[in-house]
This record gives sequence, C-alpha cells and structure tokens, in this order.
Amino acid sequence: MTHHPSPLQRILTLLSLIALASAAGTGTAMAKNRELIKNGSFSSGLANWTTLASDGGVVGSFTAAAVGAAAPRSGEATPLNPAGGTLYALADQNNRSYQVLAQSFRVPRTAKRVILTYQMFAHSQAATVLNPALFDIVGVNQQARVDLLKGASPLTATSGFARVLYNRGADAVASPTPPPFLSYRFNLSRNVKAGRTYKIRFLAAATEEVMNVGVDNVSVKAR
Ligand SMILES: [Ca+2]
Repeated sequence: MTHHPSPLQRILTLLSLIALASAAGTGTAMAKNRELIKNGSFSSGLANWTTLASDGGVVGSFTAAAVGAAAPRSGEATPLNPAGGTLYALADQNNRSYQVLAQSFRVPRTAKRVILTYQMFAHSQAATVLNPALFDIVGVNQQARVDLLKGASPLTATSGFARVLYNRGADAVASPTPPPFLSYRFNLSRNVKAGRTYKIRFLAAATEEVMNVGVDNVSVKAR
C-alpha cells in the first residue's frame, strides 16, 4: 500500500527544504567573501606593502608608526584611533618630498562585488596645492591623494586610473590638532574587472610644509 503524506506533512517538508536552502545560501555567500589585501591593519608593520619615496626616503617616508604618537620626523601630533590597534602607516617628512604606499590585489575570476574600505587622515601644515603632476616636487605640490591604479600602471602613474578615491588635498590645513581618522567605503564593482590586477595607492606630496597622511585598516573584499 502506497503511503501518501498528509497536506500538513507536505507543508512541513517544504518548509524544512526552504530553511535548508536559505542556510546553505548564507553559508556560501560568507565563504565566498574573500579578503584581497594582506596586512591591511599594519599589525605586521609594512609587510606586504610597497613603499616609494623621493630621494630614496631620506627626507620623508611612509613608516609603521605607533597610533597616537608624535610623527617621527616632523614631531606633529597624530590622532588616536580606537579601531587602529597599535600600528598604522604614516607619511611624514622634514623637507620637500613625496611618499607612496601601495598594495596590488587580483580580483577573483568569479567576483561580482568588490568593496574597498580604509581609514585615513590627511593633515597639511600648509594650504594644499593640487598639482596634477602628482610627483612634481620642484614646483608647488602639497596634497594627499588616493587612487586605484590598473595593474600595469607604474606606481608613479599620473593618469589612466581605474578610479580616483581622494583628491581634495587634505582633511585639515595648518591646524595644531590633527583631524580624526575617517572611514572610507567604495563599491569598486563597476571599476574593476574579474581576473584583473589593480593597485591601491596612497600618496603624500609635500613641497610647502609637512603633509601627514595616516592609513589603517585597508580591506578589499570580493564575492
Ligand atoms: Ca592598525
């Protein structure tokens, strides 16, 4: 004799299947959310990061700095950051120069959504001058800048960006107290292509006065 499930049993079976499917869906989405940046918290100093500086970094560089401590070269104050742990990356100088901090990442072939987040403060001791020749330190050039570079672009690229992320010069100008770390979030899904490589590049250009650029908690998540 064939057993026919009652209408109630059918509904219960259907509900449990829906529950299983939604649980599996959630699990899959979480598993696919991949972090593409290494040592984004700078807890391992500048490991996994590339730095570049004019004069080979003699008068200025990005260094792994203690959160809240005075900047190592200029002695300028820097902001506290409750989310910053003990270390972050800081550009500091004591003469006209530029400093670059960058990391490459490859967007997975299956990626449909790519989200960039980071924390940064940009504190200029002089009025900012947005020189389009970003690495010109002979002329007047006083700015913080963040770009998403295409993988083939050199670290010193001045055009052809995948996306410009910060180009307003600084958060605060000639103020004794440093501005706070700000949190940034960019949906890069339309700026990047699956399977391609990109670089996030932070730049400090300082020809007039000190330009402190602090960076922490850099993350690129893809799923
Ligand atoms: Ca940190």
